[in-house]
Amino acid sequence: MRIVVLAGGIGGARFLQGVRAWDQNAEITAVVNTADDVTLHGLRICTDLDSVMYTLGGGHDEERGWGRTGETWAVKDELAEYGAEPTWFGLGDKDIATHLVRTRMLDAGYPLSAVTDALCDRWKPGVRLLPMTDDRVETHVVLAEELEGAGVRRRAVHFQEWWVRYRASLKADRFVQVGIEDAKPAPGVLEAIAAADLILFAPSNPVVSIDTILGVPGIRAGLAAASAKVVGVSPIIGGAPVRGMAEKCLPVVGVEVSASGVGAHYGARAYGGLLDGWLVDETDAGTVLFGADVRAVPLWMTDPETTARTMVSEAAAIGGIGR
Ligand code: GDP
Ligand code: FO1
Ligand code: CA
Repeated sequence: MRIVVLAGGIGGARFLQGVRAWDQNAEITAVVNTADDVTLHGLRICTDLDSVMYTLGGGHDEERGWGRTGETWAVKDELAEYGAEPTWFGLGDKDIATHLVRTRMLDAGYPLSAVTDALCDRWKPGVRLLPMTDDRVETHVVLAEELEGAGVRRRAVHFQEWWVRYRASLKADRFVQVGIEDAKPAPGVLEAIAAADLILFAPSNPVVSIDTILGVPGIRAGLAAASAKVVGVSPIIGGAPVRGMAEKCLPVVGVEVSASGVGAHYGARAYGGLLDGWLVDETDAGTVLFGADVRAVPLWMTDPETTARTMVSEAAAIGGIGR
């Protein structure tokens, strides 16, 4: 059984735990968003890859939602003493070790996919972790700042600055995936999609996680041509994201914050979109996506076994596969 999952950070990681629990013998490939990646203090930080790697490897701080368990902050405090900017992004001591290894390997010429493999030698996530691309792609947010009586000033900031420093509170005009036009899918991505028995979209942020993966030239066409069924899972329950601030991103691209809005955004494969199936929460029962098999099941990922039982098994049923 070969399962491919398109994933962002924490929503992707928790869903992958469920996929792994559903079939321990499956060959699971996670294609992970890398457009949140950022270089700070000279270190290359891949937040979504790390969320997935730490979560599946048992080293993720569940309460905080990012970074390592048992973290300490000596380096962050020392950097602040030097006034070394940025001070708004929390780099823990243990986490920094990951970024040091990654940055050294990237500087030595290894592609991100090879670096990720090397990091996974330690974490053994039990799934194959592939960055969506080895090329540098970064989401930037174009801000529309109203000047008193003087029109609108536009400036762009890195997604992390908008998300973490400003908690997505500044009015965003649009997102720009810098570098995406020239990006190529990382080695293995298109091959995994073509060979899959089932393709799943994790309940990740549709705009800054899933759409960026879909934006890498070749991936959308690969999905359209895949013989496997494509089943998505809604990150929106009852008009709000389960965790986090996805509701800040959807309106920027003109999508309603609802399971039906996100489903329509991905579109039914039968009508030129991507999805054969769409899982929504029970509270969103009645959601319609013409041309796709829409099913309502509990979508709260409380633990991997529940995710496996309620969500993954239903997606597999739509895909016509069993364990
Ligand atoms: P990030 O990169 O760390 O922001 O994580 P993702 O993009 O992978 O996922 C973020 C999304 O996960 C948010 O929009 C949440 O709504 C969604 N999410 C988090 N927990 C759950 C859950 O238990 N169930 C569902 N359906 N969605 C969830
Ligand atoms: N999120 C925060 O809200 N504050 C932080 O200081 C922060 C640091 C951080 C460091 C490493 C890492 O892998 C993730 C980190 N995150 C932090 C989470 C991250 O910025 C975002 O939630 C995701 O990139 C959105 O997908
Ligand atoms: Ca992310």
